[in-house]
Amino acid sequence: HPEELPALVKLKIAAMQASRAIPADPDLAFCYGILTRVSRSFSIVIQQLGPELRDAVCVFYVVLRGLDTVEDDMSIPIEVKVPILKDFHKTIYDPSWHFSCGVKDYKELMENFRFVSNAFLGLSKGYQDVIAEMTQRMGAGMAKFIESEVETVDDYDEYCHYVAGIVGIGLSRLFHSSGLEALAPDSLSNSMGLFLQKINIVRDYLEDINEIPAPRMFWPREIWGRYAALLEDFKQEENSEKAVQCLNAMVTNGLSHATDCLQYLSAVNDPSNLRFCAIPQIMAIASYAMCYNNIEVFRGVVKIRRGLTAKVFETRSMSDVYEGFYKFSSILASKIDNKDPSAAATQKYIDNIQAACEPYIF
Ligand code: RWZ
Repeated sequence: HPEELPALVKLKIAAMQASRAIPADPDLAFCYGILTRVSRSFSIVIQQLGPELRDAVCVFYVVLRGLDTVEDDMSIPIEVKVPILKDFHKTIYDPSWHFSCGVKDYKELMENFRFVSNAFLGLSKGYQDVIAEMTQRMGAGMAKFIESEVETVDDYDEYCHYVAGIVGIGLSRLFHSSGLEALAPDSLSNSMGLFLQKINIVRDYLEDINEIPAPRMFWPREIWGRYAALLEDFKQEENSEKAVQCLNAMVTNGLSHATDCLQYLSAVNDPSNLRFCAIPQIMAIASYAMCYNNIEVFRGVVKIRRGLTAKVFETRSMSDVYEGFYKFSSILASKIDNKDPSAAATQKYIDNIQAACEPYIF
């Protein structure tokens, strides 16, 4: 009987529920449990969101993780996979729907998808509509790229729009729907997704090329074809120079979105929404700086030190964002080799980032 509890105990319970306690609702508890197991960093930034957005963003994440698990499972025949991807926006309304695929935590997610559907059905109509529309657009885009390869830089931007730009657009719609934020322009929301997605694609070269039974590659031929006949050639030590030149061209392409990200972040109003948006972007620019000109991308995993991650998670304000972007862009700039074919383009993007930050630091 809650009315019998002392006032201090009630306050304590309210505080626990407001922070990061496991939700009482078993459907949401499942979603938060999956979120925590598949992405520690997203779990932290989602859980610090305000109560009006936290559950919707968590469910959005887990729904898209389901779509991603279907897309990623290379043992599903194309003729089975394509309709699942295209219909996913309808099946999320049906708690009796499930499809076993993926491995480990992802398999657990897919086999228990009824919890995700029930949590989705518990959200307000406004949030449901946004999540369903974004799931439809992402599923259709993924289906399109199941059969066609990423050849040109335009294909690369289009693929990244489907799997990440749409996440940015959907999050901006959820923010707006919550009443906490103005609606951001789609092109800036798209850039927020592309800036994150592109460094993941660059960093995952080795993991993706070693994929069994068949590698799935997202580096566009229009870029790598200038440095090698086959994308696999970059694994060999004798091709190190060309590999690093190609890597620098890929990093430079990703950096083109950074000033849009700063512009997007500067318009975010709510402090916890800013932390949610900014922390992944600062982690991304730190990764761009770490991967740039770094042959280790072709040898193993390039990881950010734990101490650095802890510092990025202390981001609170827009001045912390400018400081982070300035710092990591300076680290990247210090690694530019003027003999690199992309050097001038890389330097130009760095100059633009620093010009955007300069009025707010020192
Ligand atoms: C709703 C916060 C699982 C994220 C998207 C949804 C499905 C995976 C492609 C994430 C940062 C890496 C996570 C670029 C968005 N496609 N990659 C929220 C989700 C980058 C996040 C991950 C994408 C995504």
